[in-house]
Amino acid sequence: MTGNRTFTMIKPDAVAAGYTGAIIKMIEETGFRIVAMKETKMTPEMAGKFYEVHKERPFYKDLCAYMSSGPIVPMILEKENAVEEFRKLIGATNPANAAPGTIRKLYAKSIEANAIHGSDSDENAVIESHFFFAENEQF
Ligand code: FUP
Repeated sequence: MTGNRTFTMIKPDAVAAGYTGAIIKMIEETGFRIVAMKETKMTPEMAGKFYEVHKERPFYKDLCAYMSSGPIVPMILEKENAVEEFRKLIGATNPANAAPGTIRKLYAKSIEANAIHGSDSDENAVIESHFFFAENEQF
């Protein structure tokens, strides 16, 4: 059985470009309920922890600098089969390869500044949600 929640964050490039409202509209129109949302900013240390799985990759340092460069909008979202459905809505990591109509195709600048994050598993959705929202909050 698949879970009904996922975690996302609108990344600094998209927030700075003023795409937050348009992206939230797409998320809601696709049938996701916003369970939790805020605007915040990561320190380079927080970004390093969030992307720790990539720490041996050549892009890790630049990614952490970029992800802490400006405000982000993290959210917990709810929909049946949320993780998979949301990955479809955001499109491929590299916007050049993202399908037409996806958030990354419409709003991402590059593979690094790719507008939005989406959890890749139910397990990571829970871990990533707790990174930004208190575990004991009732949503
Ligand atoms: P995704 O699950 O689509 O967010 O992609 P990954 O987990 O593979 O990568 C996480 C983030 O690392 C991407 F959103 C952007 C960044 N990245 C790069 O900057 N360069 C790369 O070559 C690959 C990923």
